[in-house]
Amino acid sequence: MKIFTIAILLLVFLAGSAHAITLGQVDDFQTNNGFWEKGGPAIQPNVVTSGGPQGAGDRYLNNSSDGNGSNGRFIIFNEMQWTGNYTAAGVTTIAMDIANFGTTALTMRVALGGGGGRFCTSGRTVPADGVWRRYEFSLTNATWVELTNNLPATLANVITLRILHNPIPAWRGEELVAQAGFDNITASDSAVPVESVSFSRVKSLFR
Ligand SMILES: [Ca+2]
Repeated sequence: MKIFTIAILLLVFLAGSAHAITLGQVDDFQTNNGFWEKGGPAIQPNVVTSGGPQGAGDRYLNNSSDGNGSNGRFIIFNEMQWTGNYTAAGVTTIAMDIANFGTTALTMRVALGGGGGRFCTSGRTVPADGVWRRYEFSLTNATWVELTNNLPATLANVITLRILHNPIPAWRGEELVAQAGFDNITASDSAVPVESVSFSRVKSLFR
């Protein structure tokens, strides 16, 4: 009975830790889709097996939207390993590589929803040239967009993390025809360099 109880407690601990945000965690899509999704009947984001920032064999997450209906808005979200207490983890910035494979420039943002309402970062313009670039999104000055306006409360209990295109700060993506790739989505402290990526880039210089 005692062993059973310990086993249950261990399972609960592992389940909790598996979903909690951790400083430095990276979604590189080499083994799975990182639980990124669009929900409902939309066409889900898919892993492309080559052509990420490091070229051949570098997998990335591809997302598209068609401008209307269930797949109209350009957005993906995560309710697994990107949930939790960002403040306790020391995560103040989300960094990622993005390549815009569409024909329209995108204004990409990160949005986060939780106990204190929904917030959206400032936007970064991603030109429609198919080139991988690194973008950083500061969470600490995110703009309030919906529900309760308490950013510290949301940062202490993030339930949903979103990556979306919208010319204005918003919880939903804008409807448009678009396609873009995402890779190396990283939980960062803006004061700390994104080591996995800089290391990869240094490595690539010597290939
Ligand atoms: Ca990758």
